[in-house]
Amino acid sequence: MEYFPAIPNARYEGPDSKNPFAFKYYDPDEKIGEKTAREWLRFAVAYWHTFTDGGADPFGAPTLRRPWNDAPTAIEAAEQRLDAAFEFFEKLGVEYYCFHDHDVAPEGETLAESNDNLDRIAKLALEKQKQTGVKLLWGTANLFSHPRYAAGAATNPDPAVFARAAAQVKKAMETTKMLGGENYVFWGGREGYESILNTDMKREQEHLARFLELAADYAREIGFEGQLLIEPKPKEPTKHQYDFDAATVIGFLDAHGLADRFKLNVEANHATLAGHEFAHDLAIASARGMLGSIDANRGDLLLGWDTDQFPTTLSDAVLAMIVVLRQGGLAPGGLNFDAKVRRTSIDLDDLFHAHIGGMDAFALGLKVAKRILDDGVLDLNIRKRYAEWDSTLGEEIESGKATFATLAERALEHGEPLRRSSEQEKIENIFFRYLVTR
Ligand code: XUL
Ligand code: CO
Repeated sequence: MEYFPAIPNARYEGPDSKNPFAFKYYDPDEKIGEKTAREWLRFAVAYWHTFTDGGADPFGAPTLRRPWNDAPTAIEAAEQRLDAAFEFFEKLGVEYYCFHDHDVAPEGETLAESNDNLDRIAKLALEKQKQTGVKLLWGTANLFSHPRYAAGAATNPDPAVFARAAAQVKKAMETTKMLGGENYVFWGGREGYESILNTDMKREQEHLARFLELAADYAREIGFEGQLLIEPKPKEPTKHQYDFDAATVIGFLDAHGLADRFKLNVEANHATLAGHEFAHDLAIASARGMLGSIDANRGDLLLGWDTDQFPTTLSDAVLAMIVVLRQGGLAPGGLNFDAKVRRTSIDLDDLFHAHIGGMDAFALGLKVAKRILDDGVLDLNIRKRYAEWDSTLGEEIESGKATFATLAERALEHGEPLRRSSEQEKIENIFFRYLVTR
């Protein structure tokens, strides 16, 4: 059965096109520097939001009726969902998708039944991947929806839950490998706590580190060559999440000797919930060589939760792509739209509009970022601002020759340091001009 018969394949028609099903800025084959737009952007669709989710919220029932989810049994619905998903990927012209184990296959009565369900769907998914050429960017395990995980998975007070979570990740990782997944993601769904009164935080964090270490060991054992990624988030569902932001995760990995085994999957709306700009968390991860992949979306700055909207803010996309370009790309990571249509956007067409808008925003963001970097305007400002670090004094400090005693002598000789403008407004105006001129 065809789920989107009336919708044409999305194609690049250029900025003057009025066709809502066409890309205005995303031309996959356009060369941007040494790579094509497709190679820089590596777009992925998030299975959970686009195919599984029905739009329920804490106040209301699902609003999004998806024909593929109507079936006599959950496993039949999962099969239909897979058909719909691959039809969608092909029509959209996207190269990658991402999933949690239970988005693609329903959880059974027992672990063995859940594993069988996943095997059955994964086998079909592999066929679909071969037929269409669509690939798996990453897989992950849902360790937060089932009631057993209410108090966390790896950080649960009960080791039986830890073991169950390990079994689930083991299976999800094997499945990701079987499907040629290029990454595997760990988002600490409920790895956090609500009250310090009943929480042994030190022990919980040690358990989380042990879990990650075991997972990385298992990945090596089975020959999974994909990148292992941790996705930071500060809060929601728990009040305090251990993987608060990029800096916290990097510190945690360092503290537990795991920094060479994991990179980060940075999500825009998670960064803003942590009180950061999206680009801040990207830059923190990139500075350590640990920016592995991106969950592209946006929040609503008036709301304190993860609204997971499709990203359409050009300045954010440009700043993000500046970080990506500077580090030479994201591969084997990509840009996954961890985003959902609003629960009032009930038509199937809305799924296309949402993704086309997000893809266009990042494609234009890429082009603008490339022009800014090629013109060297940021580098020029930064070079000027840090120029004194190229002096003898700067060299002494950076090379480790200086001590507090020699620095105190230098400071006495030097007198009051000169004060220089950061020229922030000037550089913001230059940035603005790049946003509005094509
Ligand atoms: C939740 C979230 C997850 C992860 C994968 O906020 O972003 O969907 O991306 O578990
Ligand atoms: Co995410």
